[in-house]
Amino acid sequence: MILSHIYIVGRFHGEVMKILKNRLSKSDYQKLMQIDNPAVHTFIAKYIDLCNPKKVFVYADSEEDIKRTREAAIRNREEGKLVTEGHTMHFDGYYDQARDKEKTKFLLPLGGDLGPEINDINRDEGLKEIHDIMTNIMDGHELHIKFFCLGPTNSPFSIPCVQLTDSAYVAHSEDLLYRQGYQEFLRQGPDARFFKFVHSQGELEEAGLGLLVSKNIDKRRIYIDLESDVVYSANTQYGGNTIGLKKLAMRLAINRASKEGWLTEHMLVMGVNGSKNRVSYFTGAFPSMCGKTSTAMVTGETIVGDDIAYLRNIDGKTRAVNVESGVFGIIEGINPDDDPIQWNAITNPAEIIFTNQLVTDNGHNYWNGKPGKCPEEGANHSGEWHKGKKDKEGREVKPSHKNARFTFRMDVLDNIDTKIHDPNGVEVSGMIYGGRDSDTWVPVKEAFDWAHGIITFGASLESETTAATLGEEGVRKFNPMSNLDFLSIPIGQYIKNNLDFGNQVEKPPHIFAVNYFLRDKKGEFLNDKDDKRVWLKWMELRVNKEADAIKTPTGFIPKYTDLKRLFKEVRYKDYSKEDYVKQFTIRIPENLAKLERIEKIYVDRVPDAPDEVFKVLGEQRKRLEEAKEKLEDIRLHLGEL
Ligand code: SPV
Ligand code: MN
Repeated sequence: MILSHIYIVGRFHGEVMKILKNRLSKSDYQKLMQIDNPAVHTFIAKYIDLCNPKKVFVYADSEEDIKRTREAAIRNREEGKLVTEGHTMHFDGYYDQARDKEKTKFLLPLGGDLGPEINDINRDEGLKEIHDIMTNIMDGHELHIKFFCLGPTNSPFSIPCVQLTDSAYVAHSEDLLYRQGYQEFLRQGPDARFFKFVHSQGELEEAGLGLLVSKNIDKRRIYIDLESDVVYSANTQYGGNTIGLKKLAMRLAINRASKEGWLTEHMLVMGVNGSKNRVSYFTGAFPSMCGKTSTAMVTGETIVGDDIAYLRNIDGKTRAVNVESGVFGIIEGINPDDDPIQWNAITNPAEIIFTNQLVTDNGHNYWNGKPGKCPEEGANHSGEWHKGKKDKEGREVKPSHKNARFTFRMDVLDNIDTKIHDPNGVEVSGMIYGGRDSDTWVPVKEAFDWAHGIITFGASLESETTAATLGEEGVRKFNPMSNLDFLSIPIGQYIKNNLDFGNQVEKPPHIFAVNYFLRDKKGEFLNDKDDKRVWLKWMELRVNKEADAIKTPTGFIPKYTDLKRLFKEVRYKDYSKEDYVKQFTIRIPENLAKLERIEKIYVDRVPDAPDEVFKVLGEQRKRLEEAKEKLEDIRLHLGEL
């Protein structure tokens, strides 16, 4: 507060230096002064002054500093050691287990409007509220000041970031998930257009194992200021609300990308191996808990990233980087048969933070669906736990939360792609969109062209809700490009940016849609988890023009003969024609119903929808209606192949 006043009267430089000198050790002060960027100093001084921590430490990329954070997380009782070397458990409060969409808001100046789907609050009002909440919020805590880089360092994609947090768990997570960025700040100096994050877990209370969790959940707020590239997060610990560089930075990056003509996407990046050592790169957007990480880590292929990608037009080519360098993945159900790569990574000694799982008294962790017998008792995010425990609402408390996670550096994986840190990223040949869809889309299809893919796949994505956000599960929700939760620009503008991007590169990537969740009329899944390996190989052939396809009203689908061969090669399985027909018959009434829903959403809820959306959806409707007349023929046609 004091500083914003001083700001106005223009004497702030002296005041900034005074605060930093008073509150930092000599060596920390020196570390900051080596960064030739007064805006870094001002931001840090302002929030030291406001949040008023007991002590402050400035980190600068070194191994020793990274170790310091790791130790602080144990010392502060934010993480407890497990029996396997390097493994720790962190708990988030029982009611702090997912992204809080309701309390995540953009601070918008008077007259600002991001459309009806995006949560906002008046900027002055929001700033006042969050500054009030954050006044003295770090009382008794240590403030960790850390520098990171989004995207590879020293690259056209790099965005330096400064994180202020009183949570050593958040700082530790960021050490695992991101590239260190102090050197990047030194390199970019006054030119650094950096993102800023200030987080406090607020007052703490004891949970299971004596670990500490945020107490004042009613004062949980995540406020994003696009004007100054600052994100505020208070009274929460869950990673999606607190790890600044993850979904908080993503919102700032979407806004910046929109102004500069590149894309920030909720996408995996992976290499798919073809014949003769050929590797083709794909990006893939899936809503949370819909198979994004498991696709990125599929056996036989290589991973560049599993969650967030930046895409740029570099010399006419679509190039993508993984913004991160670690994984914050969902642990539920991970087992050695379905997920051998993830299983190996999380069951061997390495630096891994587990969250919100059961810990037994011999220091082992158990998650829902882990092979072996479920322990009878232990401690988890609900406190002491025993089989059959009920919560305040009378619901059974499972050993782990559905959104329980693991966090590790990607270098623990055996299938890491060699280009992960390439400053120019990888060249993208294909983009995949997928959601949780029980009854409409076929397991894999390819768009006719860029606009068809962006509009009828990406912008038409719906997904049945999961435990990654607070609220009811299993409800079909519109989620364009799986990015709706993170959009910081109006939806129509975002779709237009995607359409424009493809028109500006020499040869836009092929666009595909997948559906891992298709069921038959009895409600049985029509595919195995591992079938995605076959779909990826088919896409790899398509982008290299090595497979024909069947044209249907909703896109190109694979030919039976190609899938039969691929199932044999990849999964050593006989793929029956009967299965093919069940999986790939175009469900015309469901597709028409979906079109209707999507068109209505764009009419009612996206005031700035580009005309092209309606044009392309209209063409799709016409094709589907024509096919409806000849439904019998389509079934026969598929059956014959
Ligand atoms: C997601 O929910 O999409 C995640 C985890 O990747 S979170 O950090 O919560 O966003
Ligand atoms: Mn995600």
